[in-house]
Parts: sequence; C-alpha cells; structure tokens
Amino acid sequence: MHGPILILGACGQIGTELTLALRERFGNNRVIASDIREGSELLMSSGPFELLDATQYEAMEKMAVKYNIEEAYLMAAMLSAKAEKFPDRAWHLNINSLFNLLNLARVKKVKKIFWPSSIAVFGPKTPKDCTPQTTIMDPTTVYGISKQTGERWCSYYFEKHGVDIRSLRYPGLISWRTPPGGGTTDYAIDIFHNAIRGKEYTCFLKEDTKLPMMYMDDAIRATISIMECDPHKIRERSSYNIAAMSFTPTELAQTIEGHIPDFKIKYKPDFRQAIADSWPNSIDDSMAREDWGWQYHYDLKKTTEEMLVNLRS
Ligand code: AKB
Repeated sequence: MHGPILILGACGQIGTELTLALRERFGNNRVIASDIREGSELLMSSGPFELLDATQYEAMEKMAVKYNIEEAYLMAAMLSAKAEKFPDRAWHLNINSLFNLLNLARVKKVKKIFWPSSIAVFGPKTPKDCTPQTTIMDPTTVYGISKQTGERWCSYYFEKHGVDIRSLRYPGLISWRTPPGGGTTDYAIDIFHNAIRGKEYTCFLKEDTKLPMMYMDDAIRATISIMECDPHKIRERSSYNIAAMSFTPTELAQTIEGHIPDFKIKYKPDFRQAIADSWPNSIDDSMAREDWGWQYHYDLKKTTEEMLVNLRS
C-alpha cells in the first residue's frame, strides 16, 4: 500500500487536479491537501485538508510527522506575470518553500519529493525551436530565475545528500477545473471562457507568439509517472523537458472557430509579451521519452474539444 502523500499548494491550478488524481489512485485519506487558503468544494470535501504555509519549515515538518508522510509534491508558486510585479514575494515563496522541502527530505522526514520547474528557465539566447534538455539558460524573468536556481538546488541536494527529487519543466498548462493565476500562458485558458460565453476575447499576446503548451491531464500523468519511475532510470535530477503541442493565439482561435464559428479575437499585447518572447517556441523532450517513457496524448484539436465540452457542462 502507498504511504501518505502531502500536497503543498493543493488549491491552485495544478495542485487541485493533482490532489484529485492522486486521491482517485491511492484513496482519499492517503492524500493530504494543504495550502494557505481553502480550495474548491470538491477538493475540500474529498479528503483531508490542512492550512499550511510552505515557506514555514517547522509547520511543514510538523505536518510530515503528523501524517507520517512518505512523499510530497510542492505545487505552491508565484507564476511569471505576477512575479514581475512582486519580485521579493516571488523569490521568497518560490525558493524558500523548495528549500524547506529539500531540507525535510535531507533529514529523511519524507522519502521522495516532486517540484515543478518550467519552460521559463530558458531565455533569449536559448535555441527557440526544439529547445534541448541541456542548453543555454539565461532567464530574464523573476520567475524564470527562481526556477533555474531551484533546478540547481535540486541537483545539488541529490548529489550531496541523496535526496530523491523528481522534477518536470512544465509548459503552459491548459485546464478547465481550476482557474490559473498570474501566468503568461493563461491566455490559452481565458480564451475558452470567453468563447463559450459568446464574448470577443482580447489577447494580451501578439497573434504569432508561439509557445509550448500541454493539456492538464497529460501534465498530471507525466507528474505521477516520473514519481513512480524506478530511481535508477532517472538520469536528470535538475528537471526534465516535457512537451505536447506548440501553437500561436491565432492557431488556437482558428481551432475554436471550428466549433464556435462566430468567435472573435483581437490583440492588445501588454508587458507579458516580453516574457513570452524570451521563452522557447517548442521543446525537445526526447530524454523524458527515453528515460521514463513519456508520451503526450492531447494535441491542439483534442485539447480544444475537451475544454469546450467540459466548460459547457
Ligand atoms: C507561466 O505562464 O508563468 C506558467 C509557466 C509557463 O510556467 N504557466
């Protein structure tokens, strides 16, 4: 039987879906959700919940001991657009929460940990197309700098302290259950909410801005799959590139128009354009495929269908 699992930042976009998926897989009571605020009705009613600030080491340690936690997922983070507005808060949250979890694993209070990185670790000098696993990384955003630093710490704790850390560089994630907040790729979700309400959408990125994206079900499957992988197969202890699809706002709008012919979009780029321009167009995930069998299931067409069906119901 699987030991108890702790989710830190369980009420956010990824945390909510991950908690629900793990509860379905291992049983509701084996997955302890925690966050600094309460989450959706479904999350709160489906299993244990604890108020917990991931930047507080003692509180995290107390929780690990209370539930005899075996593995923990740290999903609390401030995303790219918001982090540009609050650099100090972003650094504090993104780095100290990771440090706490790494230290908790170092003293063996948890056995295995997951921490998400992002395509934001790359920057303007990184090759844009089919960005390799190992390449130039010169992030120009607060969020990207925190993720790149985090990756180095993950690798360090694995090498020096034998911490069993697993990590993925998520692209923009598209989901319908929980709203995103503060990201640059959020347009790819907002657009669906406007489309189903028959509203014109004003996109904050330029029409030809191509970014790597993934449907949430694929991201959750990738996360669970790397956590279940035999440790000897994991060659990369900083973070793995993973990929599914890449598209521009125009391509997404055209796919939506295939279902909602009178859907309208206009473009009014803001400060998020500079963030998007510094990120890759597409990602080479061959190492994840080779090491632990990663393969996406959802392309743009299938993602669009799923988003429209679920948001309508
Ligand atoms: C963001 O837009 O900040 C995130 C990310 C790509 O990590 N979705």
